[in-house]
Amino acid sequence: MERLEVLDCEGRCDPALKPQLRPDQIREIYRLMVTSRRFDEKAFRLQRQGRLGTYAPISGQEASQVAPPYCLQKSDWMVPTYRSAGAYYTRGVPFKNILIYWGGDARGARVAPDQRDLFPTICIATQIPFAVGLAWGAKLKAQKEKKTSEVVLCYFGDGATSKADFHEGLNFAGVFRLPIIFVCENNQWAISLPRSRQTAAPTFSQRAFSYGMEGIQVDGNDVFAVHRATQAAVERARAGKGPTLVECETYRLGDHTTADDASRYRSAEEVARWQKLDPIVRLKKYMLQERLWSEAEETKLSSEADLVVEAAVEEAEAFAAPNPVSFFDHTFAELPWNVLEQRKALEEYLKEKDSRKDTVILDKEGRFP
Ligand SMILES: Cc1ncc(C[n+]2csc(CCOP(=O)(O)OP(=O)(O)O)c2C)c(N)n1
Ligand SMILES: [Mg+2]
Repeated sequence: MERLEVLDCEGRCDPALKPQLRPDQIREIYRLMVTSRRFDEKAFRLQRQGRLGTYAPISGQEASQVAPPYCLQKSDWMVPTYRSAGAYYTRGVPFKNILIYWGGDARGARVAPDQRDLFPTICIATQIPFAVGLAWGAKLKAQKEKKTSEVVLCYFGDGATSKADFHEGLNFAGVFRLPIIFVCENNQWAISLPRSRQTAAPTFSQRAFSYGMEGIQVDGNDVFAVHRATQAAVERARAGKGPTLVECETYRLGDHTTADDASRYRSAEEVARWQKLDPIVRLKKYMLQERLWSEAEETKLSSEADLVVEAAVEEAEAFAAPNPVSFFDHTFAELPWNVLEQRKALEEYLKEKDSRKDTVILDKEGRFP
């Protein structure tokens, strides 16, 4: 199975594989990675302070979060998971939205009408068939209009590959030669389940062959390798040459979510080993060696990242709280009678509560007091 590495841990680049990126593009990728990490750290602290419901950290995965969407055009589609803050940010979705969403308000997932990014999906792998449907639509539309196709970038984790949606989606995409790039962020863990429990195969990428598509494994902490593989896959998809599975071998440095404690199932030595492969440190070393970057620029970027993140927190916290009744809005097209009763009860309770001006909504047993 082909494995691609371009940049080593000392920031040295294989000259034959040097990226086709301009210096300003490399700096932009670095800015996106650093700002995403800063946001990640802030979001975690906000949850600990009781200012955010929960959050799924991306620290350690910035290369596979930033490089794939960086290869897209605005008219292309991105189908993320719940661990996608850096990917969303690269697509231009403000951090404010991400905070509102994780604050428990679905309006945060509503992006601008011309923004072709789907909601975060909490149900593992269910986004894969949706992404394949989008790609099928894009292909039919391109054929009808005799145009080059839009492409779809579909993310999922190592754990998602054990689900039927993965098989159904990739099989369909292979058969119909759809313009889609599957990016598997293999971060070694599916909550507490290690990668070794997901497949007996040595790589996830080799599954591509059984679906009749291109497959490649890349060092997922090497932003140039991720970029090179995804760029080639995007070009193939756009040229009508079908789908690609890109496995990014990376690592989740933090907990699964703020509701997890990763130290209960993995060793400090393992985390330390991966910390040495930090994708941000590696790119910075390269940029310093190539004289694309200086410590003065680093200091400037650091304060800019803080400003971006703090502004997002301020905006998200100033956003009006959702009406609790909206809780019932998005699951059923028509509410069943028993759920309708619950909705009515909540509406009545809220009306009464408003006149009493108290704040408790549910008691300890989960009933309206
Ligand atoms: C259908 C479904 N089953 C189980 C879960 C519980 N669950 C949440 S995250 C997760 C692990 C997913 O691991 P992976 O696909 O590797 O993604 P990662 O969290 O590592 O990014 C599981 C099993 C879920 N959300 N949806
Ligand atoms: Mg995983």
